[in-house]
Amino acid sequence: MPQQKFNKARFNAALTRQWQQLTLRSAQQMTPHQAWQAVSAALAELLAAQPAPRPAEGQRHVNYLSMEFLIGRLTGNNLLNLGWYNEVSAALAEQQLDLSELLEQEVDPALGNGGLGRLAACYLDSMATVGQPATGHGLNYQYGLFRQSFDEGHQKEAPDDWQRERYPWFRHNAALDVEVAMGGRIEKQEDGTVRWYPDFTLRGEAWDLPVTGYRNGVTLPLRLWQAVSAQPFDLTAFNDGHFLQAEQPGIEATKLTKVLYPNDNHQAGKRLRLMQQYFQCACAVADILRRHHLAGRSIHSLPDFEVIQLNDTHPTIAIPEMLRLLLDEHQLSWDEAWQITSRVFAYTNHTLMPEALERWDEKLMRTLLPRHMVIIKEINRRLKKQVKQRWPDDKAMWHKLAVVAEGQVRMANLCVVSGFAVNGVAALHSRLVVSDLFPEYHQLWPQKFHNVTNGITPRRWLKQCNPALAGLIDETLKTEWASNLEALIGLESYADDPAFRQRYRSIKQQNKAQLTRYIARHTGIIVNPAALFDVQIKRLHEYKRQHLSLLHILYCYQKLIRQPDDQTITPRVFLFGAKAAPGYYLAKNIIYAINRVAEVVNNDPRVGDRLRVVFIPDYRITVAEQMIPAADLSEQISTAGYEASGTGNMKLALNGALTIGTLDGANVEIAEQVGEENIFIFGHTVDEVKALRAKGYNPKKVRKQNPALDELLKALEKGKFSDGDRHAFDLMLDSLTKQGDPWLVLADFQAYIEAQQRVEALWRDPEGWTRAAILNTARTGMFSSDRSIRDYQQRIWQAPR
Ligand code: 26V
Repeated sequence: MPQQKFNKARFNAALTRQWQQLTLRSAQQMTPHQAWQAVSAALAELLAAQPAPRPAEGQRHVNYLSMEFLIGRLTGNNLLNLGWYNEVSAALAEQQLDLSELLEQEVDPALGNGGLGRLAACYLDSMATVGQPATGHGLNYQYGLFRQSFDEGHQKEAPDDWQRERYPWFRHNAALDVEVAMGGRIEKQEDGTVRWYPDFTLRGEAWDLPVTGYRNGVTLPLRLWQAVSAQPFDLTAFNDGHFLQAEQPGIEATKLTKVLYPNDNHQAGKRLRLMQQYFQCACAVADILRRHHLAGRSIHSLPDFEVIQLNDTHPTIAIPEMLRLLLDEHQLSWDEAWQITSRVFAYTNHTLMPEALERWDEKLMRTLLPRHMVIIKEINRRLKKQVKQRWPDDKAMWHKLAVVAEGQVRMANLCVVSGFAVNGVAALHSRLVVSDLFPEYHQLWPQKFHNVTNGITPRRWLKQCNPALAGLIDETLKTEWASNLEALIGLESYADDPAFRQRYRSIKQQNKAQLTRYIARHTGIIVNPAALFDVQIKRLHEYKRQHLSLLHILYCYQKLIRQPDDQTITPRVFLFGAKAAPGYYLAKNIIYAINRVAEVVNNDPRVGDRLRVVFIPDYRITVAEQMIPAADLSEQISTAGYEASGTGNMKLALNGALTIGTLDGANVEIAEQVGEENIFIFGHTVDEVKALRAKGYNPKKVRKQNPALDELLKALEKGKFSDGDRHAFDLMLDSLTKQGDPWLVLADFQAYIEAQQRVEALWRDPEGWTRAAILNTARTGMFSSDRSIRDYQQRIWQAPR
């Protein structure tokens, strides 16, 4: 499709209507925030005219179902994708409005927790860019992920009321309203059909955001469903572990889409959450079927035209919902309904962590969704027959494969059984999905299992966030790399060009200077922009091991105190960005420990400007966009086998940060791409982790045998970083010592320190370092989410033959 040209007259007319609606007399009377709203609303109006792409022959429409879409700011991104930035900037300048200034006013829609939500946003961007017809289906949470601040080092949460003022990109599509029912009972009719008499129904409204493709005239809808709300949300309960006090048995259904659950990798099993899941699925499935019927197609051809990609198990209830509609509304037989359903659904797994694998109490499910529970039982019954045929008298086998067992519904099993495809998100992870999570299912249906390595959109994560580097690449390659990221390989030969290296290095330096100013503004901490910027940005979780980093910081600090005149010590700025789930006290204790250590290190006069520790508060997409272009070192140090992929690792490498990391998730593939001399790999591998645990891992022994480590732990235990309080870090320290160090932090400590020494050795050679950084940019083209989407197209989304 041709890119729509910017129409200045139409834009100006739309903009004028905006400030007139505010009863102002000129554009200049708008506050900067109003100006952002007005410009965005005007652009949204122009964009409403852009058509969605039509599916090619044999191409299915993708329905990407996700409870989370972490889209970040839209206005600047849409301008970049449309290629209208300069023209809009000029049009605004004529009215004395400064585009870059008003873009800073934009709120950051935080409708997600972390990697899974951001991936969904990158994938929409890429589907639009490669022209894949698609709709994103999510929830329009009135409150996004909590805002984080620190109070004497402790994380504090506050509600993120991001829609307090009108969000200008939304378009309410009133024609798409859906009724959603819940609760009640079911009755079998005389004719054999089943009728559901629900307790209550509510209305779902479709709020659409436009997702623009990169300069191709395509716009896709991100459809965020909202439960129409009557009652306001109780914000007084918004604190620590009681963050979601709204969750009481009698809660009104209309509070449903008030707030995003702030857990990441931990299922709490709450009723309101199940209601959210069902609400989203019911809206999405109704919408998909409505579109199918509107096109005048038979229900039997649904799998030829539609595919539903489940972003983890959170939207799994879409499966029994589809079956329910086919059985009860369309009156199909079970076999017909199953034929259709099982060719429509595909499932992506994003974690192997047992506590994140969703299971719902059968009783709860029956109370809320009586009809769906019966359908799930029927799936289970038929599966059992199949399993018994293949493995007669093997009770253990059935126990593993069951969808309903021990009073619980296992959502991942439901997905594997009812879908036609299952994929992991990095090569290693996909292997583990087969070997550790679903080996029995793999025996039954090997053809269902796939890998699609994650990716990131190069538009937001290079062109937009790092304009200086993007400019250098433009000038050097003279080709459109932003929609063909593999073209970056052309930079390889420049790694040995001293002039190019100089320019590349000076761009990194500029970005670091900019981040230095941001840090000063937001934390008051002054950092040395010439120091090595060591960056760890991701959700706070034990398996991600921010506390391993903390031990290294202490190691550096001790060394500096002991050898104050050692000029070879590498000046470092340790930068963290991370939110902890409000009820995850151990994670919060790690944040607290980092902040207390920071306080001591940053204020020790012996340190000078050689070490700084900065925990940047309220990490979110907009902050990531500042930090990533300024990073020298990317910390990807999870316990091997637990980080399904990681995507921050890709963003950082693309922007020329070198990775220090374990052989986990996509780090493995990053290492293959950039070459082992351009990455710092350390630590136990997946097999070594398993072997160590099998033989009985004893962290106390590790500690005893490593005096340096012992000393660091002692310093923490004795209150040296907490004003003598010996219990300040109990949660973290007990886990490392008394509770057996489940994430092998101590086991990897020595290898990590040694890897950090290799980092410092290369850092002392700026030419060598820059060379490696350039090679990281040049060789990470495969991590474009455009490539991931093409993989999905080829491996999973092709219409059934
Ligand atoms: C899980 C759960 C569990 C139930 C309660 C609510 C909730 C909310 C979010 C999640 C998501 C956890 C899974 C996740 O975010 N995985 C991350 O997915 C990224 C994209 O594939 C991947 O790069 C990360 O390695 C992986 O941790």
